[in-house]
Amino acid sequence: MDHTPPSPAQAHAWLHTARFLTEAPQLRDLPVLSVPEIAFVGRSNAGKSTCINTLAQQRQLAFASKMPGRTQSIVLFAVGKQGTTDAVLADLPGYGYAAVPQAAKRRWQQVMANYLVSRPNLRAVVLLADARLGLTELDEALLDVIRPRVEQEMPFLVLLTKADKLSRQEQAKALSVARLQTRGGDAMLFSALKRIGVDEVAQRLWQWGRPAP
Ligand SMILES: Nc1nc2c(ncn2[C@@H]2O[C@H](COP(=O)(O)OP(=O)(O)OP(=O)(O)O)[C@@H](O)[C@H]2O)c(=O)[nH]1
Ligand SMILES: [Mg+2]
Repeated sequence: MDHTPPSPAQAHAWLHTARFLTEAPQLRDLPVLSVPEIAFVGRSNAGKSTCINTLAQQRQLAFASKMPGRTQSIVLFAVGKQGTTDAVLADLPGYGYAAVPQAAKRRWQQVMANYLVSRPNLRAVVLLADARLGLTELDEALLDVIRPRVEQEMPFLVLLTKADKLSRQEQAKALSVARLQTRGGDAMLFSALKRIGVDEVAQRLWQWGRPAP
């Protein structure tokens, strides 16, 4: 792994190479990969797919939608120049969508927990939460699931999305609350619309995912 921060332009050029790799309903259906995988998780409608599209500078790479529950399986995108795969981004279905039947919810929580606990090449987790809602009980449950891996130094970043919907003051408050909730963990504001935090997140992904030259 290369620890020197790239320029935002370098990071964006790298992420722009993102292309669909595969999709799978369950952990066991995912291909075994050795490259670093960066997972995007969070409540339904938090903005995961939009975040991936923004980072890749591609409008329709991941399906983003006003209808919660749009992403229904684990979708992998390969990143790397000249057709090589340096890293993989994983778009996970959101949790917490009220209209999903109980059984489906439980099934999905299981798939998600399995993925987060046992995906061997999982390198980092980006947890997205609507800045207006902050981290909810479900997000805290997810933090508990990944805590053992975070304690073993797995990078983990909280993005407070749709920050464009908050005033400066509300943004600052949301950020300090999220930092407390993640026990001093890494949290930042993000907006696809106003491009808040986009450069920083791109640089972070590059550092996690790009192999040392
Ligand atoms: N204002 C604003 N809206 C956003 C932003 N990011 C996403 N949205 C909107 O939020 C809604 C949900 O976005 P998605 O990216 O589909 O959310 P998701 O987390 O992938 O949702 P699921 O696939 O259901 O889990 C869409 O209507 C987006 O346009 C943002 O930065 N600002
Ligand atoms: Mg989605």
